[in-house]
Amino acid sequence: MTRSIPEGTDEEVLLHMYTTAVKIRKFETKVYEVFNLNLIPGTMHLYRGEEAVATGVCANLTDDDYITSTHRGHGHCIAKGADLKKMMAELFGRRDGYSKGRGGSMHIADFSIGILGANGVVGAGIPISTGAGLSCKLEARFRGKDRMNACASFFGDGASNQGANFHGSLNLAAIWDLPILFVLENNFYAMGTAIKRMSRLENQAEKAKAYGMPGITVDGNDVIAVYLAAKEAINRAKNGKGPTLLECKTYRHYGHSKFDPATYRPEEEKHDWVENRDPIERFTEQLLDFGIGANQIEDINLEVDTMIEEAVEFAKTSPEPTVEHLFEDLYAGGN
Ligand SMILES: Cc1ncc(C[n+]2csc(CCOP(=O)(O)OP(=O)(O)O)c2C)c(N)n1
Ligand SMILES: [Mg+2]
Repeated sequence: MTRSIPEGTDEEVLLHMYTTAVKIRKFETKVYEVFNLNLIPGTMHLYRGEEAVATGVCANLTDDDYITSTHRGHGHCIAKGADLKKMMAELFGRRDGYSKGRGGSMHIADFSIGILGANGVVGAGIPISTGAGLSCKLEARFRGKDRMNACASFFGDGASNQGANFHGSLNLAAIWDLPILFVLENNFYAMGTAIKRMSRLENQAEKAKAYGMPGITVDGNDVIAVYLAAKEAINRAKNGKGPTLLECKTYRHYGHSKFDPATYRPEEEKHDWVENRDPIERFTEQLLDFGIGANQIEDINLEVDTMIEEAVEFAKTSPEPTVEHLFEDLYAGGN
């Protein structure tokens, strides 16, 4: 017997989100593979396992809305519509990459679709989102618009213990009713430090009380739960009702960075999250239960496989930057 599609979603949005989640999964899995072939310089922090968070949140945003991202930013960018070829070329350190091959994984931004940048400094994206939220509010006021654009601010559980960036930003956003969704990605670890050693709170969303904004905790491996919670919060934000702190509980499949074997995580814990709570497997089951996707799922997977292969080919054949290119784009403004 099929279950009915949850209120607030529809077949189109569910299939769009399935495609996004699969794109992130396959991109990260491929990147892991090519990194191990020594095709990618530097390091990187992979998002595999956390796909439901970026997918569910960004499905509620338009190109005129903003996101700020983190060191673990590939999934956020893909969900907001970034070009996979330019992303892959950046990881490969090539001229056709988002930062012309000079930045790598933590330097991916695309202002044309509201991606205000990944960020290697933990917590540093949060105040940027507060500024973006203020700009949305001022823009709406000066243009006489009833509904504002919004900003989704992604950051980790570790970042939420960072004093100045987190506290200052959430407090200002609350008193000025800024249109921001603060998305706390709780993957239970900050590098090798378990959350129990960083915080006495069971739910990090309780931090919202200190700022007088709603704090919500959801299963961050459930695309639909994230989508619906984000939808309500973003609607409130766009209608001038202020920010929300949304905590999504999730788990990274790989180590903190490419150099971390993550032996500090208990095997049973890892097994449970990876084998029993995989966000994409769960979403696939949900779709089939709703009676949708049976004819599309395989095609979507094949199409995404092709996109990823094309992105790798594009990256491999793009030229490398030369020493002269080092001095380009050093200063903003002017012409
Ligand atoms: C200001 C600052 N302090 C420390 C670091 C080193 N560092 C990089 S990632 C990280 C942990 C971040 O944990 P969390 O916010 O939970 O994000 P996650 O990696 O789990 O996604 C740390 C301490 C840094 N990059 N910037
Ligand atoms: Mg974390």
